[in-house]
Amino acid sequence: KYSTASAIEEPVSPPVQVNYTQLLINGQFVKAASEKTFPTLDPRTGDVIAHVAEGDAEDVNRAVASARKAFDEGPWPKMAAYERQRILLRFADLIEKHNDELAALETWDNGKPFEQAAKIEVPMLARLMRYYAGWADKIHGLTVPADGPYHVQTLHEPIGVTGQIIPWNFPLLMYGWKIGPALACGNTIVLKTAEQTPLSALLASNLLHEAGLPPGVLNVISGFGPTAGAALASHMDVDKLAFTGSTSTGKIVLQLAARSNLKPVTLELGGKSPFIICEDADVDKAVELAHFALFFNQGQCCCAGSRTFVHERVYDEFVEKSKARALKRAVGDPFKVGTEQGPQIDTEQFEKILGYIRSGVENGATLEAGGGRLGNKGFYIKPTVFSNVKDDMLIAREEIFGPVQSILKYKDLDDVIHRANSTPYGLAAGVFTQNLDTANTLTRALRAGTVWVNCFDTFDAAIPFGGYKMSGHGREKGIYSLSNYLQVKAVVTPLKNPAW
Ligand code: TXE
Repeated sequence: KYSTASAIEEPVSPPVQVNYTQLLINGQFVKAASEKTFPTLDPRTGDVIAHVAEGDAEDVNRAVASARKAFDEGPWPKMAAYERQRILLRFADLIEKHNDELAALETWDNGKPFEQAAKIEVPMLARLMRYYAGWADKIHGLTVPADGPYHVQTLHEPIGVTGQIIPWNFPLLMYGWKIGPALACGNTIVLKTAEQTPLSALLASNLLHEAGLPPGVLNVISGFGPTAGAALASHMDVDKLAFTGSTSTGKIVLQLAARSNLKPVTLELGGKSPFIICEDADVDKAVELAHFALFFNQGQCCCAGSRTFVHERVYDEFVEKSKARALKRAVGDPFKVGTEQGPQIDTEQFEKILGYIRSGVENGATLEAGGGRLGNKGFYIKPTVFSNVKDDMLIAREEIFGPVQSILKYKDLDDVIHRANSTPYGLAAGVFTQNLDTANTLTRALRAGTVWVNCFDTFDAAIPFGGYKMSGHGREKGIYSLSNYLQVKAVVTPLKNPAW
């Protein structure tokens, strides 16, 4: 049986203090110009953790001016790449030193299990910073063999002031995915955190300054989307925008960028990723992986395997075992050892997920497990499994972003390829098979930015990530992320003596 309400009745006291609640502009923590604050809430209870400075357009202006000055007057973009590298490496060391403090703050503000934050996410942030530190002194242009008596070379230059808007599901990792390549390439930044999770980025950014980052290179604005976020996306002096969030907000920021100064925009948006279990699958292993692919991080992953396609030959056994696995999932206070699933982020997401569960039942899917809230405090939802899900049901078409697994039956490869691709999204896909030909066919046929074969959610700083179709534009992480933050300048010089 999944954890009972008693697992969440007495919240554990978080082993961390909140020390930073103000905006970070020009290397200083400051109040919002309006002096307004907003509460950030504990998803375990809905109680206020802290009141945080609420940045809006005026603060974005101040932050952009500081980033502009730091870019134009330096030293950051002109500093020896080796020096930028050293600062990022020192930052990685400080992240490791403060691992548990960062993880506890992340858990408190977001609700994710502390064990996950402390063992996966914060170490991955350090890894990301080391990865990008490694790039800092390896970014350079080419010599081009053009026609005619010319010496032609390309310079790879930073773009300038970059605006970055991040969501709440992986606050520290999204922060790292964004600032890593921007800093390695020599840009300056104004980053807006999600209003649900402003705390961990402020602590991390303080460490980055302790590591030697010059003032103004990274400015962090806490605040809301339609005010602070929109001001950043439409700012005339922001040279590039990177956004992670919902597809609907992605459309808004792209329009704001187009209507202002045509700044280039990278987008990492929603998904409805298929996870395909083939007829030759080891069912026990497939059940465990499909469970992880969907339920990891309370189901709040843009790449969640949210359409589990199972071959008809193994379908019944798969459904039975998936139900048993979901009923065993340990839901509880995220600070308790052994907790697999904490609360959802906030009341809005909680209600949205419960609405999708109701729609699944109304549309005739079979509710195998879960189906409602857990306890009567905070935003906990029982791990939920639906079988007999049909392609046209809302739960098979829209991003639920919660602990709700939808299992669909398929007959053959052509059938599942067609159905898996019949979505406006294209972020990720999973394939579970022992047959190499099947794996090769599916990996080529699936229209998605990542295809995991016999694994899922395998992330590394070096592996690119991004979407096809309405899941986004561009790639983050890996070598591909660098081009988002670089301008290429062609330099052409006549040769005085072309014979040589
Ligand atoms: O997203 P928003 P929300 C999906 C998921 C979720 C849904 C809604 O399905 O249920 O989106 O979540 C900022 N101009 N994902 O409402 O609004 C906002 O302040 C500029 C998928 O939280 O997209 C926050 O910093 N910025 C996803 C960021 O955009 C604006 C992760 C994301 O918020 C803005 C999160 C505006 N007008 C949710 N409005 C993923 N791809 O991982 C909002 N923002």
